[in-house]
Amino acid sequence: MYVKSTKEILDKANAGYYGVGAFNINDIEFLAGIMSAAVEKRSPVIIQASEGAMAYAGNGDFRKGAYVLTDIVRRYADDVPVPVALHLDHGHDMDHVMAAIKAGFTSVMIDASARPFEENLAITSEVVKIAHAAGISVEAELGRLVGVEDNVSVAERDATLVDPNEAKIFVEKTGVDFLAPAIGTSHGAFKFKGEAKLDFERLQRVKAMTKIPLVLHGASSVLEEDVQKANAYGAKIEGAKGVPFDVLKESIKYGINKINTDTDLRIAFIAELRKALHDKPSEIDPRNFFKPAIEAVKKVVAQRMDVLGSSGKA
Ligand code: PH4
Ligand code: ZN
Repeated sequence: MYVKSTKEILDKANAGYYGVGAFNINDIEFLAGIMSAAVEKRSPVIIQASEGAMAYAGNGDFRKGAYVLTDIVRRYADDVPVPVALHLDHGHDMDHVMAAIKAGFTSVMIDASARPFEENLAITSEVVKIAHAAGISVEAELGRLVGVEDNVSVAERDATLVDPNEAKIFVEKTGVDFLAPAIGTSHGAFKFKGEAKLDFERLQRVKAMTKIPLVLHGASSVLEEDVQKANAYGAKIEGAKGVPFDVLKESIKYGINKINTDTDLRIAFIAELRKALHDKPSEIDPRNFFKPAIEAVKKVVAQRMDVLGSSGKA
């Protein structure tokens, strides 16, 4: 089952108050693990690929990569009983956005969040016009994802988060389908210095004023067990901290429907890969290293589908 629009999946999640995982891929390995989990959990799933993933999949040619990714996702989604969407994650550049639309992605993100509000609004409006004419939906972002490495004061940090009044104007004027409001998360394995704290008050105001499906970027939980396994086999991931499951559930209660997850899959894959390389020194067939790593990705995704509430919703 290959859905034509990511919107179908997310509008249903919005109406049913649950979250759907959007999992990043660059290749067949992650896709295989994600799809196995979606089928086992009878869960809708969003596969997403960044500009970097497009270039990687196309061996340096992002346009070719867009077609490669569409082809493999369609092929994997063809004979499964769950809805699957393919989304462009963090499209910064118009050429990449156009390549994804042409290749058959079911939605695109235009990320002009680093630009002034009016510019973000104008660029997003332009993409919405083009994407909607092609029958696909659009995600945009307001505010910036602030990492713990950004040594900023509370006032400065607040200034980087979404402004709910701007969100209302932005959604009305652009006609965007999904919005990623910055509420305190960041990409990667080091999200918080102390306790994981998101601005739920701000999130609730954005939801009340826009009512559309909202997206949480930087939503990985950074699972302790996988970090420890990776470190036990030579990795050096110290002081990593993600968004705990109960915080994810709370964010869904307040209006988040798309939960972006990449780091958790990367850590699980790398931990298992390191272990397999250590355990089988005489093995030279890469498939025998990748297979357990794919299983590790499947396990993480399946667990998240239960946590987000999308299991059984296909
Ligand atoms: N993303 C993933 C971005 C991946 O350029 P790239 O392929 O490295 O980009 O958009 C997320 O929001 C993932 O958040 P996470 O790091 O918490 O998993
Ligand atoms: Zn992101």
